[in-house]
Amino acid sequence: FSMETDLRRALQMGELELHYQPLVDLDTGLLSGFEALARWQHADLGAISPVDFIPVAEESGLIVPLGRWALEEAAKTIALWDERLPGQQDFRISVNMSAVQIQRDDVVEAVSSALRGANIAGNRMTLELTESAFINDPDGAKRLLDNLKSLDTNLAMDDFGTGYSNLAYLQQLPIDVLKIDRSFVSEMMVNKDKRAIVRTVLSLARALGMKTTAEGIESSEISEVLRRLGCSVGQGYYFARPMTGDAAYAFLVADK
Ligand code: G
Ligand code: G
Ligand code: MN
Ligand code: NA
Repeated sequence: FSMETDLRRALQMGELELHYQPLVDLDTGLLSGFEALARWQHADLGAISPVDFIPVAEESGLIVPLGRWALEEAAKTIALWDERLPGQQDFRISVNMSAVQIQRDDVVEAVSSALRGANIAGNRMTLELTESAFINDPDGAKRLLDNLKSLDTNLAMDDFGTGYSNLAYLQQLPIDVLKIDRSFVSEMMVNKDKRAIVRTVLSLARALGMKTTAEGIESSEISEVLRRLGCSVGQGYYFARPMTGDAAYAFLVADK
């Protein structure tokens, strides 16, 4: 079995799906949006995790069509849910963009075309990027983020704290949100070093005028501590696991 061959076919046959995990405003307890997460149900092998197929997509170049598919699918989902729900909508959907995808594709064009295709405003979408996307070419990365920002999209730095963080450089980037990696959040009650890192990221974000999302929240206790520390948004199994589009839509309706 070649994962690359099967993944190429899965993309062509529409066998990948997006699932959606709720993002919750810690102050109000209300839903603020969802993170879109790719899922692959292989006909013979069952579910294959993105932890396994995203690296294959990156090595083979399939990350370009896969990344465009995820942007288009998320944009269409926003338009579909808007149409089904009465009144003014404000939920956002976040889409992950890998460093390799950014190097290999014109992602500004990809995002703009997904927004246009679904006829939605840029501010309905958040793009999650990782620090690794910025190391090699800092000037190019700044230009890219400025261009994505000119589409009015929201920009989040994913897995923050795990990579290379040049703080002077971070301050120059038009980042809206720091996403605190779950390796710090999940152990913050039992490990004081991790708790110190969470606090530091929260105060850094405040100083730079950025919002924060904590991922991997698995208890009410952690959620409450983060809220008191001023974290804006929470994500994790305590609130909800990633779910199908239909389940996520029901979650959205129940929240309104
Ligand atoms: O959903 P799960 O925890 O299994 O995701 C594992 C990893 O796969 C996460 O790091 C997530 O960011 C990544 N991932 C999921 N969907 C996508 C996607 O559409 N594009 C990219 N680049 N990464 C994704
Ligand atoms: O790298 P990224 O932040 O995109 O990864 C998101 C991944 O984290 C998703 O695969 C999602 O399934 C997973 N995830 C989300 N909430 C939790 C949680 O509370 N606990 C754990 N262990 N994983 C989570
Ligand atoms: Mn993410
Ligand atoms: Na993350």
